[in-house]
Amino acid sequence: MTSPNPPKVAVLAGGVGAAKLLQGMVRAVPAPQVTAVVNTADDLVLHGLHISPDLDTITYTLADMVNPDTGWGLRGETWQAMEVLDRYGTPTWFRLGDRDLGTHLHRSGRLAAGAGLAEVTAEIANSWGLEATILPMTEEPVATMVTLNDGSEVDFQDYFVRLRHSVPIQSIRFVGAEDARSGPGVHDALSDASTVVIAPSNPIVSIGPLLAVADIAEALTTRRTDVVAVSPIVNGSALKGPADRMLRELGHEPSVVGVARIYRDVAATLVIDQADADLADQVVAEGLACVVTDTVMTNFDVATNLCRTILDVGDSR
Ligand code: FO1
Repeated sequence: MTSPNPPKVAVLAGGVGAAKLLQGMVRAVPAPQVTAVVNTADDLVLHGLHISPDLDTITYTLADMVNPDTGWGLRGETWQAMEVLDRYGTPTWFRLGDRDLGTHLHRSGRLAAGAGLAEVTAEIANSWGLEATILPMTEEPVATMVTLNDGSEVDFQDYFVRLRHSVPIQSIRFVGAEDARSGPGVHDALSDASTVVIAPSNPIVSIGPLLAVADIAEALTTRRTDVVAVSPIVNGSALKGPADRMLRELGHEPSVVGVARIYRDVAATLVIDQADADLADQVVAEGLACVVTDTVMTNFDVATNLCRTILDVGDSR
């Protein structure tokens, strides 16, 4: 039986890790109660098209249409447009499948015609049948820039995809974040939710940009008790991507304790995996409550149980 007033949940989200958590969240509470506030600082313009990788990864995953081999792009993809670009000598290191291109064409056309990114994101989500709300963190341009150890600065996808995040880095900055305001609906989603969740996304380059937008950080700080973060680091490693290496290179501890230090001003609770149970006291010493459970989302059941555990933190307050 569904309760008469199911809780509203807002999830601060990056790409793949957040998408998996959201698959659990829409099973733990009715999907219309769930809002994802999604990083846009790794958006790019390529071949004249506006590409929003994290918004698309979340939309496709919730629609059960994500490419299972990559975790991004669409299921059943073909690559003929890339073959044509190869013929013209246009760089194709950032792979856009033929079906996925339809999304970027639609988004770019609508933006050029004057629509806002939030409006277009809703159109795309609705057309894939999503009941959850997907919101870009901002409609203003924010770009993650990465300074490599040789002193050169590259944009995020250059570092992440072209260089395969295999080069050491010195620093990260979010150009435009200082002046950016949260996008339409974000402020209300963060204030109306009974629980705000920080997904197990990369704390530096996925959640970092969201927290660099002043009114998002402020919304979390003012209701810190209701904010529950999930550690993307398990047993000292990131489950996917370079989060552990990035944390180390940028002077953070690549552990749940390092994650606790990053989130302690905005979250009151950190959820960590059983594998890190022996570090729970150190998380508590950083000023956060610590919940230990299974966080490695190998299937929907684990993801759903993780989300129920997160929501129980709210109920027990
Ligand atoms: N990741 C890759 O490693 N290689 C790619 O060629 C690539 C293309 C791509 C196209 C569309 C899209 O939505 C995502 C894509 N990604 C690709 C993933 C993306 O670079 C990252 O997952 C995010 O930006 C980090 O969250």
